Amino acid sequence: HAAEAHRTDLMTLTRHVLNEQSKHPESKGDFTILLSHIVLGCKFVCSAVNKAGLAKLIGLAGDTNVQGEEQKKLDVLSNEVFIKALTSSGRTCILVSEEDEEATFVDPALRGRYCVVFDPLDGSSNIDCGVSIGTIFGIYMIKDKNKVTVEDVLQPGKKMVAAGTACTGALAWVSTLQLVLSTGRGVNGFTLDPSLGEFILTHPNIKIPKKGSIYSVNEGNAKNWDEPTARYVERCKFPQDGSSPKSLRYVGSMVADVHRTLLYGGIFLYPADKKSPNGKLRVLYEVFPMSFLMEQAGGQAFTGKGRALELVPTKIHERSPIFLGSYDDVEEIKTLYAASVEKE
Ligand code: P6P
Repeated sequence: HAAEAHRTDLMTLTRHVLNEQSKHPESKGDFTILLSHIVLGCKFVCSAVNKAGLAKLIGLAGDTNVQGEEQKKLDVLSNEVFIKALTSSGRTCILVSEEDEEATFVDPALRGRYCVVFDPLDGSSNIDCGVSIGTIFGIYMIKDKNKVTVEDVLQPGKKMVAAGTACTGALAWVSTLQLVLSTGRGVNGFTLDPSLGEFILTHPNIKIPKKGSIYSVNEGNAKNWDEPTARYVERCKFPQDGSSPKSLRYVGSMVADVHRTLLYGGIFLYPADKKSPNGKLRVLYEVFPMSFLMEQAGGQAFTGKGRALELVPTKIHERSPIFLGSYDDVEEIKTLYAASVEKE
């Protein structure tokens, strides 16, 4: 009966979030409405990528579509869908997108209490080879609805009320979309059932293994790494404690590399290097949401100087080095950075 009940008692994302919200009597369902608009954007990205991919593969896509319109780049199109969906939700106030130089201040007549920072289509350079891509988002509450400023989205990551990622991929034979979400009470994974158009809870209460056997970094940057990172990666390959070397897995799409790290354990690194002293990844809509998820799943996220979620950004497109994943693996690189500070 349990299996039967499970099959017919569908825990959809909406129902799951409503259950969560019911623990907060003061909430008026605004968050649930906001999330449903974010989910719409994620589904659009997945469907647009699949369509464009197919069109390109069978030679339909040119630089103009059937209406003769200029074929928009997928990331521009995805961004427009997200901005319009979030604005029309009536629950947002400020939007920061990887695609827009400036923050979007929603028309006062349509404003709500939430600020959403997002990368609508992360890893888009990988689309043509079919590698997983996806959306990353974080959600803040505005501090004072009568005084809305860019400061509302320059809060440390620990002030986020929720964060999530949607990642396309193939579950065995099915090309699907997985959404990982935390509202501050653990992490849950949902898989899109295309026949229903609904995200169904498939990975309840995700906890990252305390230690992993995978490290994930772009080794091509090795000549530019600082000493603690170089020493850590060396230890992954030539362990001094007699343990087996870690395996290297690097997709080059953050949503995919972090999704694997969350489920299998291990560590993902995008360090600073001589070329990019602040690393490559963006604080607001890459580092913070992934760090939020990692901590909620029992892992850690470190910038090379301190806890990633303590960082206070000064610009909306600021970058930061990031080391995130299994608690013990991140602890090891924190020790190496601490030792290098003492030596200085
Ligand atoms: P590199 C994709 O372009 C991205 O922003 C992240 O998704 C990914 O983790 C990183 O850049 C890959 O960067 O320098 O290793 O190609």
